[in-house]
Amino acid sequence: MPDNKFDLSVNLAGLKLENFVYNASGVNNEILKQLQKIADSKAGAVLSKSTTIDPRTGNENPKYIVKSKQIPGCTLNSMGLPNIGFEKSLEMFEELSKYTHKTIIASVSGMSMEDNIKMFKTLENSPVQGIEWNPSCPNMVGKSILGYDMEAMDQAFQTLRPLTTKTLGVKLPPYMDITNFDRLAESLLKNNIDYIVSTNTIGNCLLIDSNKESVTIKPKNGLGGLAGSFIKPLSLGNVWSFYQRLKGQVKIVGVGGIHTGNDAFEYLLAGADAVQIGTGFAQNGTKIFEQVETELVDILNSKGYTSLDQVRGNLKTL
Ligand code: RRO
Repeated sequence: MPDNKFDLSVNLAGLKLENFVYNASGVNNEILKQLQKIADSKAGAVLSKSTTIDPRTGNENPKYIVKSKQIPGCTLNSMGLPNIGFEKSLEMFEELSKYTHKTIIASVSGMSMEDNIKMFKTLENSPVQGIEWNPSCPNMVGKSILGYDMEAMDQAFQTLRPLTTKTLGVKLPPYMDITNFDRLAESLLKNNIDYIVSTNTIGNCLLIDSNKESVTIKPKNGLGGLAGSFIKPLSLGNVWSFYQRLKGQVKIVGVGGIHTGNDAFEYLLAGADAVQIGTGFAQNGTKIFEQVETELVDILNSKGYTSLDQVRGNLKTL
């Protein structure tokens, strides 16, 4: 905790987060050692890399630009869902639950609905407290992003929600059409989804090295998911749009371009119940969680607030 003792804990639809800030899936969270490091930090919970049934090595290297020369504060990735596979993930969650009292959340991204069903059912008897279902990876060669198909999302919610008693979140891609917010919000409310995570990376972006006259990553002829500072306005817009439609009944975790306490404060104003850090974590390691929390507490104290609830969603309009 920052020394000035502001209570940053959050109850995210039953998930106890020790802090408002925790890690985004996909960054330094593929193996037990990395998850233990997150548990040892000031992160509010521990979230895993998305798991598939079978282990995957992912796309060809180079596939991750952690510190972009072209656009500082951003990353570009086409990892292609590398992960240790579901069996090993289950063992890892068991080990992790012996190591930490922090809330453990499993990110799940089945290659098919059948795979998702299998993993959801099996996770019932695991020590994870939450599932973050990820239908928004932009980097699967030849596959579209399910999160943009509103009908398929509704059907998936109908299938998956009854399978788990765990707190269920869904990681969403960034939307740019207002009707997506309307339709998805209706579906989330109807299907009792507990929370959303908004947003995943912006798919199919291109970073060019003009000296070399070359793309910067190998998969998909250079196309990958953009994250970090440049996506903050888009992710904030998604959080704010969903906040106005979900009315607190479906909680919101904001993610995208959080490097400072002020960034986190903006997400709080836009209605975020909690936030995740991906790019900032990739670029700075676990110390980013404490740094952002300390800065956020300083802002809240200086403005005279005594709880997160006094700020959440209270963004003024003109
Ligand atoms: O592994 C990835 O390529 C990846 C995933 Br699963 C995701 O959800 N978002 C992303 O930017 N990369």
